Amino acid sequence: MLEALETHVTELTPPGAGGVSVLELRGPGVLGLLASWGCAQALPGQLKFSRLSLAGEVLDEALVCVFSPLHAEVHIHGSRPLVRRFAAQSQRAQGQGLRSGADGPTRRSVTERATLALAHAPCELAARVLLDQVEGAWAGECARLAKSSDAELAKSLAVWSERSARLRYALEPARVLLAGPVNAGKSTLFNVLVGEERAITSEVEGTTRDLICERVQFGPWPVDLVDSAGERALDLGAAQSQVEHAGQLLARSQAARSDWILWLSPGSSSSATAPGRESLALKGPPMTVLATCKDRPGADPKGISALQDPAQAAARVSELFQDALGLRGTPWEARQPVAIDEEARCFLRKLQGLSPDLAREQLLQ
Ligand SMILES: Nc1nc2c(ncn2[C@@H]2O[C@H](COP(=O)(O)OP(=O)(O)O)[C@@H](O)[C@H]2O)c(=O)[nH]1
Ligand SMILES: [Mg+2]
Repeated sequence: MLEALETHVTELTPPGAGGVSVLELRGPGVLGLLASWGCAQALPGQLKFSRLSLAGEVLDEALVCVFSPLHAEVHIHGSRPLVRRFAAQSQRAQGQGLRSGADGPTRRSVTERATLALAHAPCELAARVLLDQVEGAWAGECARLAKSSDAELAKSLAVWSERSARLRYALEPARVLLAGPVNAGKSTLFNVLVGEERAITSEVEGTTRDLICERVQFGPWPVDLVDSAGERALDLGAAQSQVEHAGQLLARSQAARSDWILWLSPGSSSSATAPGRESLALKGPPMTVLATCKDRPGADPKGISALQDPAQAAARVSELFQDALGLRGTPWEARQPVAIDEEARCFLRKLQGLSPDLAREQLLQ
């Protein structure tokens, strides 16, 4: 009920620069907010050309459509600073900020949120999943499930959850950390996976210090890949070592934020016990150890060589990633319901905790 008393400003157009940004105003303060923007005479049922101003300063020419005293749309030019100015003003007037349609207020249905998210799909797989939901996969299956038996309800919810957990990695790219000792070939592999010379590679130990992040694709899955400083014991008396140590700390701090750590070892994978590996492993995400530089004498022949055989190295890493996160197999089946964001996943979890009767009731809402 509290929500109904508030006035919300939602950006309906996808966030980003564009010709026009459409702001939706909903709630009892709509006409007051429009008046504070210099559009006092807006009446329900009218489409009005208006010069919008804030604190006496004319900011933009806009089209204002008032549907009712509780609902209006303002079409302003799609400049981000301009949208932010109106957002900041609505924050002051209403005690809350602009809502992005893509972030999605709670009341929005999955179909509507999928429509808004489609413009920002991080990969083709995500676009297919979102398009299915736009075309009613979620809404239709909710309606069907609301009439199903107890057994079918429980089974379907379990299947939806499993599918949604997997496809989350299509909609929200996994973060993958390349870690390991210095000179393990991390930056060389990073460049191979990114497809360009993005990071400096060198036989000089401790070359990489900052974190370097790029969006890549492992099979159908989008991934935010992070290259990091390598591990080695340092004499912290020297200024150079302190800088390198700061890089090592940055790398370790990334572990907890990552979904998967690929620990590269220039020796054999079985004897990859370099300092730092255990502490990274303790941070939580699954870790896979992979031997590198297999072309070197005495190296593990089951490893990779990003330098000599980049295609094999990229294919191997992609396979290991999908194995580690359980993403092997057909990633997508057409027209299946998927919880596309945290809000929808929350809803699924809630349904699974309810009695079948209550769950069916919720599915109808
Ligand atoms: N022989 C061989 N050398 C490699 C391979 N990968 C990287 N290197 C070399 O090893 C050195 C360290 O590589 P780099 O990627 O900078 O290692 P990092 O410190 O782990 O980032 C560079 O001279 C690379 O050219 C490989 O697969 N085989
Ligand atoms: Mg490096």
